[in-house]
Amino acid sequence: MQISKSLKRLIYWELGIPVTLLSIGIYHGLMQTIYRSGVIHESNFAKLDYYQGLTLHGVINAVVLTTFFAVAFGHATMAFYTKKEPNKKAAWISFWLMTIGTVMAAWAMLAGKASVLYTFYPPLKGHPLFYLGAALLIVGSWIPLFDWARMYVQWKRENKETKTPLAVLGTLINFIIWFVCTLAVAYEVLVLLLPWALGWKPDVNVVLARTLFWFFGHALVYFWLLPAYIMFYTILPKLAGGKLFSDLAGRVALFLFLLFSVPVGVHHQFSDPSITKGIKAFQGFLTYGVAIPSFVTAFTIAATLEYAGRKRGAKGLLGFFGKLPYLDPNRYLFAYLISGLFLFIFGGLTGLVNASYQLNNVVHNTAWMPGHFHMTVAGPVFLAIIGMSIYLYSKTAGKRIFLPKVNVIIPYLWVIGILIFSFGLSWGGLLGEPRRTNLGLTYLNPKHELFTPEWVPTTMLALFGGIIMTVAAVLFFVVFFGTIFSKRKEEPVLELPVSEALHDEKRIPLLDTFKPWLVTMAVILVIAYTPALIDATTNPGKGAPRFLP
Ligand code: HAS
Ligand code: CU
Repeated sequence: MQISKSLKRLIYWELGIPVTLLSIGIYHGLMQTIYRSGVIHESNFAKLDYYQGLTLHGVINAVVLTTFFAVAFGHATMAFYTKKEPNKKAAWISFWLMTIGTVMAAWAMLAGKASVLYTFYPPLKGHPLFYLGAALLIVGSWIPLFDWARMYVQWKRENKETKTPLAVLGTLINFIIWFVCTLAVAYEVLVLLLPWALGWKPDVNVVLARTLFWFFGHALVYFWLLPAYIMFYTILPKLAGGKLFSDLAGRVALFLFLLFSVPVGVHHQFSDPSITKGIKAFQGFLTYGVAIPSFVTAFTIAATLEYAGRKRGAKGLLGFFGKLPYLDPNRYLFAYLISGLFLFIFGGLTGLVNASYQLNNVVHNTAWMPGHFHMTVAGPVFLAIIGMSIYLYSKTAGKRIFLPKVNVIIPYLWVIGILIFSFGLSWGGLLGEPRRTNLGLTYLNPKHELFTPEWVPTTMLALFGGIIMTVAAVLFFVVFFGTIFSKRKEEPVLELPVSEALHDEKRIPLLDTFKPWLVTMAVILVIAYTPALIDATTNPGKGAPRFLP
């Protein structure tokens, strides 16, 4: 479909800014592996210290890139499926709030005044502009939801008996989860951290801050994931040459995410002594609940791929894997999406390990954790984001992909890099290698008394994987910016591949409405979080070791 110039420009900027910043994020990713492996013992290489680099890496890659992309992709899917354009004024206000917020936070981080990591746990204290910038980024990303809701209601009025398109449902659900979970972090930032950073309040309740952070922080990972899921359900089947095995499964999975994405944050706090064990058990249980929609997705997409492979002439039990268009430069998005799915098998399994209270005791705060989340957020999420960024850009600008054969190889190179990298980290984690630690200064410095030789092979593997990932990322930048700076060759259009469903399932009213789901979501949230917040408010130090002088 044709879209206005203003919407096109908005989408370009919302894709272009974070991808440009990504170069800083990727650079610091490589530096992490170098520091940790002990190849460099200095902690302030290039005038940036380890924690400053790690903060830039986490905030840019995991927060700025993902949020900008979710908004841009949301505008694209909502406009494409409802055939309506978002309100330009609201969309541009949202863009400017996000951009100004990002500039503020980036300044604080680059000036070395907010080396507090992407979780900004107190008592680490950042410059007030870091917190204010983060708040603006979030508030800016709220605005489109209200406008999309208007577009949806209008569309629904015109199409009463039509099922809400899966991509529209997914976008709305994702941003509802985002709105609800960010309320907690907005409170944390504006009421607890900012007054403390400005010196208006002498101290801060550390446990409450962490609890509010993880109320947000776990749902955040699904806010990253759902745009990728939307692509798996609505785009991948078509690219594979088949149909979506079950549209109903997709709807059920999305609504389950709405129910279970938020009330599980305490699984990041299994080791926090102030939170009592009952609520840890309950949220641990709900964590297994939130894995269900991913299992549903795994089976549905596997069946979808099987159908596509058989349609292309595959025989035998697993022959369909051999018949998929892995290296077709014209269907490069397939390569990005299938690579992400493959990594998510391992990302999901390691997540299930984390969710077990007993196993979590072994892996918490070890290198296992970045091993897990690079196979999730740097797996399906990152690959879907960069693949779709280049796709949306080239379509709406009417430009051809620069170096198409290189483009289709990038995701596989990334997979190889991540597998080696995450294997090193996971193995190291099981050997007690800590996360968030500049190992090169001590544990991996042969001259230091704490030198730990067991972590040499693990960190070397991570370094090797990190180098391959960096090569893949550099190739992506070449293809992305090469495409941007090439001449227009085609008619610019907003076009997304649309997958049909295999079975003609009827519209089920319960799966085509939000109200009952929102009420259930609120009830589960209140049950899961009231005791945790009471614990955090009333027992900030209960059970914690007291350090006496
Ligand atoms: Fe997680 C920590 C539990 C999913 C990200 N997680 C983190 C952190 C991050 C993160 C960033 O319970 C660190 C936070 C920090 O800085 O401290 N996580 C889970 C569980 C899941 C899970 C149960 N995590 C994610 C996703 C993330 C993400 C998704 C980002 C996008 N995670 C935890 C826990 C912790 C944690 C604890 C805290 C640990 C601690 O102690 O600090 C589940 O949602 C996973 C369910 C997924 C599956 C996999 C389904 C597989 C699919 C692929 C099928 C493939 C096909 C293709 C069909 C069950 C859908 C086949 C094709 C071929 C070619 C073979
Ligand atoms: Cu989590």
